[in-house]
Amino acid sequence: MKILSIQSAVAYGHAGNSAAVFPMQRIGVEVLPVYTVNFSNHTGYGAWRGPLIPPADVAEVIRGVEERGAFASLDAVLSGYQGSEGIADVIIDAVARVKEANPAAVYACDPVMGNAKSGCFVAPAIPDLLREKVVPVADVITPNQFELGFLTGTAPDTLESTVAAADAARDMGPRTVLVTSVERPDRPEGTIEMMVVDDDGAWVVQTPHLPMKANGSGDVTAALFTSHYLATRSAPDALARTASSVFGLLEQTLAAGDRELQLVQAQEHFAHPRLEFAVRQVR
Ligand code: PXL
Repeated sequence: MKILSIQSAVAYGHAGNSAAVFPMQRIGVEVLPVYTVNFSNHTGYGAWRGPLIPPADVAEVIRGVEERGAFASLDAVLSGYQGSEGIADVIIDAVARVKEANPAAVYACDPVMGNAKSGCFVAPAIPDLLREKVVPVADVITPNQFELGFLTGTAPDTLESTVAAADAARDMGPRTVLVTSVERPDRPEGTIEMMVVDDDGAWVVQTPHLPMKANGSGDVTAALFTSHYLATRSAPDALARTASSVFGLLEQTLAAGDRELQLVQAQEHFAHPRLEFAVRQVR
């Protein structure tokens, strides 16, 4: 399995490719990381240093990868947080050229905008860009419940309305929608859910909701789900593995009392997820 992953680099801690690459490698994926920013740390600290990489430079790196003849053997392109507006066109162009070289290649887009607690934390133009231009050319998207609401102009909260919103997103183009941070009002206290909807059905997995904020956990989630989904072509199987790995990572991070994901320390959770959470089919 080979994935071209277009995301941030941070030196300190884990976000973007600096969160996504290692878990994919640990489960056997050959990753081709392309960087969109070169920051000291993720923006969750409120202060950081280092440049946004100009879109033309990102495009150059991708062009060079293409010139190595690598596109025909790519299984997927994965993108996440977009630090600046110009990156969207570079991603869209890369996806088109990869698909030309390998029509079976998949584009997995994590439409990062923000979350229910913090609101929108990307540049003001990004959400519309994602909805109008990027999501329509994606095969797999991995929004959280808040982002799914923005993409579809709805306010999903129950399981039913979240499935309906995922279907509305599927009508925009993607065949597969993973919804993270599903917080329905009638959930058992102290729980949180993830849902996946594809052509074969809809499935939910429930985990304990740990009292923490962990930048980069969405990037790990999107990377693992994409990898497992491509490997197995089974949404419930990929969901079970992803939920277990991410919960294990978060639990270990909470226990360590560190602000940053314990990505390396928790690697066994990627390689051998405990699969302790049952996946329930809801459609
Ligand atoms: O987790 C998404 C992400 C990616 N890249 C950078 C970030 C964040 C979130 O904080 O700061 C630079």
